[in-house]
Amino acid sequence: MTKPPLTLYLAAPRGFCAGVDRAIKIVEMALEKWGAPVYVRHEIVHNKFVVDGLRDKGAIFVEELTECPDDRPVIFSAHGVPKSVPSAAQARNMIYVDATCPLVSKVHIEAQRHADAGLQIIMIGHAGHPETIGTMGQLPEGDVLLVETPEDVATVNVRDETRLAYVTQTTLSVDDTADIVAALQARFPAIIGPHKEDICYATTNRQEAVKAMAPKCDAMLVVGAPNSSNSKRLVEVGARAGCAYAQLVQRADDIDWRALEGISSIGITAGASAPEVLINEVIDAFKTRYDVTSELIETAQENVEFKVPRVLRQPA
Ligand code: 0O3
Ligand code: SF4
Repeated sequence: MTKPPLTLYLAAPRGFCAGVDRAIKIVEMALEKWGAPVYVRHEIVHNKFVVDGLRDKGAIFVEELTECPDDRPVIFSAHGVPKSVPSAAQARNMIYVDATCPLVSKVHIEAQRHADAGLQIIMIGHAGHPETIGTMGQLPEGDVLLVETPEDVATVNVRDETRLAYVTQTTLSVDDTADIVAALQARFPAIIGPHKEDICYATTNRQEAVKAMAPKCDAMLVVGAPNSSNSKRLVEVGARAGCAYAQLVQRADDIDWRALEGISSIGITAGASAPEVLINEVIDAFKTRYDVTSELIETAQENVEFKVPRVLRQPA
């Protein structure tokens, strides 16, 4: 049987960012240095495949530090932690390694700096997301106000309208955030923004590539986990940029082939926590069913790399 033709657009950049790469390396190097088990507080990055792979090597994933013994190393996930977490680890004399992405840490430092200058912080982020909890947790409880939508801006209750700053989650929709920032600036003209955008280079680049790809394809798949905020944003961006069908898939098994019947083009991208093997698995699934012609939609090149903490670069 001859296979139907299909143009497969592949977005670039896609998949792992420098912060994810570093976080995974930190767990692997910790296992090499200290042996198993090494505890990891929260999924190191939001991807089941990555987490399962590290669990097989001896990592134990927990949600809270209280679930870890005092005498084994613990790693904090790439999303960042409230200040109370390293403090508690210190108080228990634990060995801990912070795998918070340096670009998330940058936002933490910024929040602290604004607070030291006497400003109240408004955080733009998603309630309950670990990065939001971590960033808000840089300051005493109740000090940072959270807004999720432009509507929230209208009701937020601030201390002093003239002494405000805002910070954001690193993985938000660039366009939605611009709307929220505009609402903040309209209500609080004196509000101070970040020195440089808090939404990171990887988030911005992946959304840009999707915007270029989405109008060309009949359907679009984003490889990523259902709890991965940046991956879910890519689905939204694709749909908004004109792709009639945009779906999140964890791996090839998740593809709804019936929904894709009749397409002549597919766009593929992946969130910052999705490994290349899963992207290739999805591409291969199309190749077995279609006569595929591939085209790269590249809107940026990335060469960012972050060093692992010094403790892991030193011999045991
Ligand atoms: O923050 P998000 O849910 O997108 O996290 P992921 O999927 O683990 O991706 C990595 C991003 C990150 C660690 C925070 O910026
Ligand atoms: Fe860091 Fe951005 Fe990756 Fe988050 S998405 S881990 S902030 S590089």
